[in-house]
Amino acid sequence: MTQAPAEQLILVRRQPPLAVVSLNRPGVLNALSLPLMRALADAVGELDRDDEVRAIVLTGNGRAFAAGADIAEMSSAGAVEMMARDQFTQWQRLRQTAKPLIAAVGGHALGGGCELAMLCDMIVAGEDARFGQPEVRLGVMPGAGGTQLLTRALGKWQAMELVLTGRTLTAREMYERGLVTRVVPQGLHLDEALRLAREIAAQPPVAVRLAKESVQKAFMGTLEEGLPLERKNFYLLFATEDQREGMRAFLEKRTPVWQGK
Ligand code: CO8
Repeated sequence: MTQAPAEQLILVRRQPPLAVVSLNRPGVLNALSLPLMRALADAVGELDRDDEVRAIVLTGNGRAFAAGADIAEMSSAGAVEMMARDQFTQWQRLRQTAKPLIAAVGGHALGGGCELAMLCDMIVAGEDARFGQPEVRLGVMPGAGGTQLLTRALGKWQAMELVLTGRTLTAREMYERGLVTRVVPQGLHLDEALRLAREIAAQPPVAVRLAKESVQKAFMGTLEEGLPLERKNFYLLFATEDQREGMRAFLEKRTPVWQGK
C-alpha cells in the first residue's frame, strides 16, 4: 500500500489558542497505520507542550474520522510481530495529553477509530457519524481500549452487543447513550468542536488542566482514588493567580484576565 510521507499523514493547523490535527489518509478512510499513529502522537505531544495552545481538536479528512487500524498492515502479521511493533506506546502517549482533546467526528469512527475518539475528552459528531467496534467481524477484538471504554460509557449489556456483533450506532444513538458530547448537522462537526474548544480555551488553563485530570481519574479509577485527587487539585488551584483574579473579578463584576499561572 502506498503511503504519504510521514509529515503528510497528519496535518496540523495551529491557531492559538487552538490547534486542529487532521488525520490525512482519506483514500483509506484514515486507517490508523503505525506511521500515522507515530506522527499523531508526535504532533499532539508538541501541541501539548506549546504554551499558546489551550485546546486541541482532532478530526479526519474526507468521509471518515477513522475506519480503524490499518487492516492491510496487520493482515499477515503474527502475534509475536504484533507485540514487537509495540503500537500501543503511541496510544499511551496520546492518553497522557494534559490539554483538552476534542474529537470532531464526521462519518466512520470504527474499531481503532472509535477507540481514538473515546481517548479524547469530548466527542462532537455530525449526524452522519457512525461508531462501533467491528473487529469481531475480522476475527479479532478491540485492542486500544474499546472493551474497557465502551463498557464504562454504555454499561456492560449494551457494550457487549456492540463488541460481540460488530454492529455500529449513529451519532444520535451514541449521544443518547452518553458517549457523544454533542450532535450537529452533517458537515458542521468541526465548526462545533472549534466553538467548544474556544469556550474551553477562554477558561483559566491551570484550572482546566487539573479539572481534566480529576474527571479522567473518575473515569479510570475508583472513587477512593478520585476524591483525594480532586481535593488535592482543588487546593492547588488556590496557589494560582488565576484563582485570585477569577474570584476578585466576580466580586468586582468585571471579566477576568487569565495569566495561566
Ligand atoms: N484499514 C485499511 N484500509 C481500509 C480500512 C482499514 N481499517 N477501512 C477502509 N479501508 C480502505 C478500503 O480498503 C478501501 O480501499 P480501496 O479503495 O483501495 O479498495 C477504502 O478504504 C475505502 O473503503 P470502502 O471501499 O470499504 O468504503 P465503503 O464506504 O464501502 O465502506 C466501511 C466503509 C464500512 C468503513 C468499510 O471500509 C469498512 O468496513 N472498513 C473496515 C472497518 C473495520 O473493520 N475497522 C476495524 C479495523 S481493526 C481495528 O481497528 C483494531 C484496533 C486495534 C487497536 C488499534 C491499533 C492501531
